[in-house]
Amino acid sequence: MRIVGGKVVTCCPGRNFVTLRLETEDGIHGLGDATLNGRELAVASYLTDHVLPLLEGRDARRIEDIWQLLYKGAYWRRGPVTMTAIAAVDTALWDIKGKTLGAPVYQLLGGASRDAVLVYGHASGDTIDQTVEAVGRYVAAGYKAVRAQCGVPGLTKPYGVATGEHYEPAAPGLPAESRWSSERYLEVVPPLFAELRSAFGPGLHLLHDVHHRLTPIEAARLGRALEPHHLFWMEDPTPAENQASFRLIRQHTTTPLAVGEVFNSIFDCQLLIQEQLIDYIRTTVVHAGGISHLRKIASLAELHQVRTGSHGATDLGPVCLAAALHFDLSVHNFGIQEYMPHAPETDRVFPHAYSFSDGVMHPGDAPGLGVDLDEVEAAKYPYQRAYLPLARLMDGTMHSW
Ligand code: EZ4
Ligand code: CO
Repeated sequence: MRIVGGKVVTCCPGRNFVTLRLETEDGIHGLGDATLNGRELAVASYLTDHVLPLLEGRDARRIEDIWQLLYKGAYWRRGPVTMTAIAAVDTALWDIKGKTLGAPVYQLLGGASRDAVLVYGHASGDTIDQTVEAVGRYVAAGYKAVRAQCGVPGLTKPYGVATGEHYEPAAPGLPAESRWSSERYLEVVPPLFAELRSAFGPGLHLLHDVHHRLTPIEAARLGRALEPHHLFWMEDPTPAENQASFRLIRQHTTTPLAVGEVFNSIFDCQLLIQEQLIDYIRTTVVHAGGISHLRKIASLAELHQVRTGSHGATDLGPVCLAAALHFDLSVHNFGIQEYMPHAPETDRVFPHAYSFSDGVMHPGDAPGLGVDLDEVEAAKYPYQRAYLPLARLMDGTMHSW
C-alpha cells in the first residue's frame, strides 16, 4: 500500500494547529498532529520541504521502518522540530493501519488494559479562595483529578492562571513578558494545598505544575512542604536538561515527581527513569516521536515502576489527544492523562470519536484514531503568529517560563 501524497494543513480555530495528512494509493488517508507551540511553521516546512518528498511511493504499512528512515536518515538526530515531524508521520501511519484493518488503534497496540483513561483538568484562580472554588467546579463536573495553580501576590500573569474559562498561554503577536519571584511563589503553594485538602478530603487527586521555575534545592523544599497534602504529583519542579539534578530533589522529598512535556526522545529521560528519580513520565505523542517512540519510553519506564502521565494541554491538537488516548488505554503502566477541552471551533475543524464522562476519557471504537480534519472548516481560520510568554526575575534577569 503505497503513499501517494500528503499535505500539511495549518489553521487557527481558536489557536494554531499543524496537521499532516497522508494519502495512500487505495484512497485511505491518515492524520498526524505536528503542532509545536510558537514554532509551528518550522515543523510545517520540515514536513513539506524535507519529509514529504521522502515518503512518496513508500509502503505505508512499514511504520517502524519509515520511523527509522526519518530518524537515522536525517543524520541530525532528535530535537523538537525533527521529532514533532517524525511524530506526525508515525501517527498518520498508525491511523492508516487502523483504518485499513478496520480496528481502533488501541486494539493494534495490544488492546485495552483498563476500562477508560483517568484524566486531570486545570483549575486556577487569582487567590487561594478563588482556586478552591475553581477546583470545586471541576469536582462538580465529574473530575477525579484536578491540577491547581494560583495567583501570587505581587506577580502579574503567573504560569497556569486562566484569564478566561480555560488556560491558554500562547497569545497572538510578540511574546508577553511576566515577572517571577520564587520566594513569593513558595509562600503561596503550601497553604493553597492545605486549603484544598481540607476542602475536598483525601479522595480527590490534586496535582501542581511548577513549570521549571525552581532550583533543585527550592524544589526539594516545596516537595517537603507539600508532603502532608499528598499530591498526585509535583510537575517540572526544575529544568531537566541536567537529569542528574533530580537526585537532589529525590533525596529530600516523597512528593511524587512528574517530568517530560518538553522532552522529545527516550534519551531525555533515560537517567530519570533508570535511577527512579521520577514517578511519572510526561512525554506525549506529538513531541516525542509518535506512538512508536512513546511505546519504547513506556516500556523502559515500566521496568522501573515509572508510570505515564502524558502532556495534553490545548496546544496538543485533537489528533494528538486521540493518539494519546489510544496509547493510554493500551499501555500497562499508564498513570494519568492531562486534558484541557479544545475550543468549540477546534472541535468543529476536527470531528472526533473520543469522549469525556465522569472524570475519564475513551478514544472510541472508530477504525484508526477516530479523528477527521474538515478542511473547508479549517480554511476559515488562517494561521496567526503567536508566542508563549517570557518570564524575567524581579531584577530583569531572563528566567525559564
Ligand atoms: O505550558 O502546553 O502541563 N501543562 C503545561 C502547558 C504548557 C504548554 C506549552 O505549550 O505545562 O500549559
Ligand atoms: Co506542564
